[in-house]
Amino acid sequence: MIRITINGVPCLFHTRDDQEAIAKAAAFMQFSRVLFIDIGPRDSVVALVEEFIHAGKEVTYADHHAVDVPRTERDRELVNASSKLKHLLEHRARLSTRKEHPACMSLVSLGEFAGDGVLIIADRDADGLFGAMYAAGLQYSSMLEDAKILDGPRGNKIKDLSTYGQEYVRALSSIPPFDPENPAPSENARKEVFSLFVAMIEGVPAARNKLVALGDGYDQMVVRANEIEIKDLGSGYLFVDLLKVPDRLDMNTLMMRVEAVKDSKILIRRQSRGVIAIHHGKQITIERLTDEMDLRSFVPPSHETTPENGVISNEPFRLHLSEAKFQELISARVGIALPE
Ligand SMILES: [Mn+2]
Repeated sequence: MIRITINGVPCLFHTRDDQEAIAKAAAFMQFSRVLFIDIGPRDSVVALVEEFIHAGKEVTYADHHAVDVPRTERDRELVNASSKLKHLLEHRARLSTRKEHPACMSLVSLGEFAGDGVLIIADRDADGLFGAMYAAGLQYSSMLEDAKILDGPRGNKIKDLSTYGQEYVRALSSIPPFDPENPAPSENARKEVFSLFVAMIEGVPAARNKLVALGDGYDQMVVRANEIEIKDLGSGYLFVDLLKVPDRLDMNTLMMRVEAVKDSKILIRRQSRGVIAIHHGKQITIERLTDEMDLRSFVPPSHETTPENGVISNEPFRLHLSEAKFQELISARVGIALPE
């Protein structure tokens, strides 16, 4: 969990497993109103909302993850959690779709959650940050357009962002990859980027120079991403080998190249980082490039999904496997083999 202050308003940025940490932090804070923004409803968040209501707080929930037709298990949890929120919060549940509100800041008005006695809890990405800033009364001229681009599909063009938006993306490239076993380096770096960005918009002169300096490595990361060879394995499966890439590269640039390949459906990455790699030396991460597939369907329900067993399958759009599990669950079924 990341904690910063925006325009005097305390803001907590969380990942999906941070509900307990938020409840603990909030227990020591003085506030009477709380805003949740850009957090897709799930059971654990509803429990937190109930806790706040119980403690006499006025809760507003602004989010754009609503789905029209639930397809996956996660969708069903979201629909269920959303109806609980509507019941609990009535008109203060502002639950919308990405289509209606591509960025969450348009679900609140400028400064609606400014002043004393407010706590903001937001997703820890650009949409959550910009939504929290706007709610707390802080904005810049192209903020909404930037938020839409940054929260849109990967491969959206950085060149369409405002100067501030571009500086945000460049600085973000300095954050080390999130390691669930050791989250602190990544969390601290993200906190610094968020704080500097907010301070820059608040008009603190030194903040901008510091933020720009954090983005110094970005151009080199783009060059590296452009040098990676993308192999076509057939049937819409693409492969990149990141094992021999010693330094970090800009994933957005790589994804733009991958998505430009005609009829691409799935990207397979072989890498030395990640939770599976910790246990198995290497990791195969699979990302879908179209909305139709649910990658969890590759994993039989009987399969134990743990890093030790070499399978992590939480999301429909991403699947992490050991090389052995890739052989068993993908190669054998789809008839593709990874290059040596
Ligand atoms: Mn969002």
